[in-house]
Formats: sequence, C-alpha cells, structure tokens
Amino acid sequence: MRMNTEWRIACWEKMILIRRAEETIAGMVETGEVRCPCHLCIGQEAVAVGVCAALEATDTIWGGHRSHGHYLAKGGSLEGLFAEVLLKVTGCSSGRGGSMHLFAPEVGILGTVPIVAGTVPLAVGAAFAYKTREEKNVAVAFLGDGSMEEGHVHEAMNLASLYQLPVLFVCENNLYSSHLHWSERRVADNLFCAGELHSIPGERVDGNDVAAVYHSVRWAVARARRGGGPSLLECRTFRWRGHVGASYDQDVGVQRRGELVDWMRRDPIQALTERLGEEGVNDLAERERAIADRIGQALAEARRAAHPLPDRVTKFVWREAVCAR
Ligand SMILES: Cc1ncc(C[n+]2csc(CCOP(=O)(O)OP(=O)(O)O)c2C)c(N)n1
Ligand SMILES: [Mg+2]
Repeated sequence: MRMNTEWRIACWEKMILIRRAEETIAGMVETGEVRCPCHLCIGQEAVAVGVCAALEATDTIWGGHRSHGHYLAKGGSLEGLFAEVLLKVTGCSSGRGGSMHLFAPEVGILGTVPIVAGTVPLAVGAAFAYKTREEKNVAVAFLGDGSMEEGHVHEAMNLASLYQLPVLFVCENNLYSSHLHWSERRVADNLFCAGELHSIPGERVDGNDVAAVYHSVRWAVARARRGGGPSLLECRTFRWRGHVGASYDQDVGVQRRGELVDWMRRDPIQALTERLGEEGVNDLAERERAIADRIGQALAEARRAAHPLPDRVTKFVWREAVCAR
C-alpha cells in the first residue's frame, strides 16, 4: 500500500484507538475494576501499528506481556480485549488469561505470552511450520530489550537462520527492563547487532515514527516471504507508564532518568497529527470522537458479560483429559 494521507489517517486512527483503549484500562486498574496485571504500551503505539500495517492478514504475530497494542493493531476485537482484562467469558481468551494472554488466531494473533522472550521460539516454530507446509506466511515475534538477555533467543535465532525461516524479530527497545536501564544490564547499546553471529541482518529504526517502522518491516517481510530468512528490527521507543499498572513508576520508588518529558515531546501520535494537519486533514477531532464512542460501546458490552462460572473455570485452561482426573 502507498504511504499517502489515507494510509497515515488509518495509522493515526489505530494509534489513537490503542492509546484511548489503554487509558481506559489504566483508569479501570486505578479503580480496582481490572484486577489482572496490565503492562501498558502508551508511547509505543507506532511500533505495533507500523509493523502490523506491513503484514498480510494471514501473517501471524506473537506478543509478550505488553501487547494490548499488538493485539489491536493486528485486528483483535476491542470488546474481546476489554472483556479479557475484566476476565469475562466473552474475552478473547474466554476470560481465562487476562491482559497478558490474548489470543485471536482468526486475525493472526497466535498468542501473547508473559514469559519474557517466549515469543521468539514460538514464532520460529510457527515459521518452521510455514516453511515445511510451503505456506507463504511470515511469523513475527515482538520482544522487549530485556528479552535479548535470555539465552534461548540465540538458540532460536540460530535455528531460524540455519533453516532460513520466514520470521521477523521486532525488538521494542524502550530502554528499560522492569526498572533497570539498559546501561545497568549491557555493555553496549547495540541490540540491532544481536543477530550478527547468526548472519541475521539487523536494523535500528525510530520506533516512534510509524512510517519508518512500516518501511523497514515491509522490506524484511518481503525478504522473508521470498525465502531470504529472518531479520531483526530494533525499534527505539519509550513507555510512558510504569512497568506494570497505571502509574508512572513513582509508586515503586523508581525515578527513571528524566527521559519521560523528552520522550513525551516525541509522542508518535502528536507527530502524525501535525503531519496530517500540514496535509490539510481537518476532521481528526471528529474521528477521535467516533473512536471514543467505539470504546464506550465495547466497554459497556464487556461489562455486561458474565464471568466464567466457578465450576467451568478450568475449561480451556487444561486439556479435558487432565481436567477429568
Ligand atoms: C523468563 C522471565 N523472566 C522474568 C520475568 C519477569 N518480567 C516480566 S516483564 C520483565 C521485563 C521485560 O523487559 P523488556 O523485555 O524490556 O520488556 P518491557 O517490559 O520493557 O516491554 C521481567 C523481567 C518473566 N515474566 N519471564
Ligand atoms: Mg524494555
């Protein structure tokens, strides 16, 4: 698709949807209505939207603990997300998973998993299946900068490269793993080079620039689809909220290094809003109201839904044979 005004509006709407949906969830975390742990991606929306805009519907993604944005960007249902964080039966994981276990295989969301870096071998496995079955799909693993410190990432990367599997590793480098800045964990700021040992090309991109992310992913996905093997993309970005929950980290006594103000100035949505204004788009407020209405309706529907009945709560969690024992 051409990156014209229409394309930018579509991306802007997705990013607004993610941000407003997460702000809504943040409010519900604060009031105690949402009780499962929620890791918000506010500030990082351009990565999710830029990546998913470059994928076909049949391509698949794996997300981690901070994946509301990935889920919505790939086309997961808004009501399914709200219902899931409220642990209702209409949730995208039937209310058994909560915020960190989002599934919507019908739109290519094979799952979000809170095991740090779990997405990497899972996506490599999916890509192995695509190659074996001669399907043209590409699998995407979202991973955080902290995930790069898990040993199995390299095992999976090695295999992906050896078999030239159609997989893309999207590292969202928000500079922190929980409350540790990268410089407290690594000797060099070089994550995009992490695949070099495995001959996996790496690139660093401004993760707050949706067009830049899209552009890089298009290239990597096209390469993977024609049998060129895996790629690694490091997207530089920043989460505005704390590691988990609605606050800004202050509650756990951690002061990040004063970067927040700087990164808020680089708000990915504001940048796109300004660009669209320059292009003469003057109905963004109206579009934003329509998104707010959508959110209100989806949330009302999720609130009306039931929780799983206590005697059915293990359904969809274990294999039936295990449950029966
Ligand atoms: C294998 C494993 N180790 C530790 C944790 C606890 N944990 C949850 S999120 C997180 C930090 C992950 O940081 P990063 O990968 O940079 O993602 P971000 O939270 O910044 O999006 C940790 C250590 C976990 N869930 N899984
Ligand atoms: Mg991180």
